Amino acid sequence: MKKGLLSGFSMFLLLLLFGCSGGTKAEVDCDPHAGPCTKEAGEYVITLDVAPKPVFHMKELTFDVTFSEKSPPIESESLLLDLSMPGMDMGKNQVTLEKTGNNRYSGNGIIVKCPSGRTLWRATVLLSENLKPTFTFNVRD
Ligand SMILES: [Cu+2]
Repeated sequence: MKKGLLSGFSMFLLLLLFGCSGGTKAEVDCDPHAGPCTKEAGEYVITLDVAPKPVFHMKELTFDVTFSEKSPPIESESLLLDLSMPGMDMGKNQVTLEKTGNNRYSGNGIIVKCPSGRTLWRATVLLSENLKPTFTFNVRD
C-alpha cells in the first residue's frame, strides 16, 4: 500500500517534470514590430526593444533592455540575452548586452531563419538563476 502510494507520487513528479521541460507554452506575448514589450520578473520590470522594425531574420538587430526606475539596482556591466525557438533546438544564440546607461543594456545579434519555416522565437533575459523573463514573438521574413 505504502509502496504503491510512493510510486504513484513519483509518476506524478515525472509527469510534472515532463510537463515543464516540454516547453509547450509557446504563445506570442510580444510584438516587437509595433513597439517595446514589457515583462515583470520578481521586483524587476523589464522592457525589451528590438530595432530596426519590423524585425527580420538574418539581419543585424539591436536589442535594448531597460529596467524601470522602481526595479532594484543591477550592478552587472553586462547581461546575456538568449535567443531560442520554443520546442526546437537551434543551437546556442546568446547576445551580450553591455551596460549603456542607468538601468539600460544594449547589444547586437542576428536571428537566423529556421529551415522549418517557423518564425516563433523567444528572447530570454538571463537575469539570475531564478529570474529569466521571456519575450515570445514572431520574426518576419
Ligand atoms: Cu527552428
